[in-house]
Amino acid sequence: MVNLILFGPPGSGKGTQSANIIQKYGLIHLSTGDLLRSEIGDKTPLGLEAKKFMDQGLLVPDEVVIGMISSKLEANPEARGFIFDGFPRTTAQAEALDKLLALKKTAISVVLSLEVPEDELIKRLLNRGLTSGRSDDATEDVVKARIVEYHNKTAPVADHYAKFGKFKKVKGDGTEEGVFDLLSKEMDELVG
Ligand code: B4P
Repeated sequence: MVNLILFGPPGSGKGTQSANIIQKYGLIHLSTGDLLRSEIGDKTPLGLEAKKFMDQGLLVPDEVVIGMISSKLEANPEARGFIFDGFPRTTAQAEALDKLLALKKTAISVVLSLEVPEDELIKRLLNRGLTSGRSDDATEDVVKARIVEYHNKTAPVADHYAKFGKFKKVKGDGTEEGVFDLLSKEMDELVG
């Protein structure tokens, strides 16, 4: 079983490259951003609560996203592997994920981290905001708040997996195809 975390700051291309990876390698895609946006679209109590945080560029509380991932893992007992996109985003989420996978007698295989300079991240997110309708892409203030959250709360997740020798950086500021080639090389090593 291959379990990949696609890691990186907001706008680094996690969602974009996850779509390419699932198509080629047949893993199940678990994106907490997509799951939260679907709850918001359905106006569920969870979605309405999450929206308050997302609109400000803040992370949604750990227990909410951990609960969502736990149900998705249970709902897919036959999976060949998972790609975690945008999760874990805090050390507490990483520890919870490790425990959930251990219950399934598996573990994270590798964390691939998309490295993109900050000015490029801001450019990409504001550009997406022109058409996405996403409130968290709409203004430079909110985009910058997301990057601050990333540095304060998400960056330490890298150390958590580096301790186990599972953290690898990938250059994320080329073309979409170029970045996918680099990720494919890493994936091919894993799947053999
Ligand atoms: P997410 O939905 O995870 O999204 P993201 O970080 O904005 O973007 P991603 O890295 O996937 O970038 P993408 O491919 O779309 O998070 C949204 C919010 O949800 C968070 O801020 C938080 O509030 C909440 N949330 C989610 N998970 C959470 C968790 N675990 N805990 C707490 N809160 C959580 O690419 C961005 C843009 O760049 C696109 O327009 C794309 O077309 C473009 N692009 C991609 N690759 C490119 C390339 N190579 N060159 C040029 N442009 C490129």
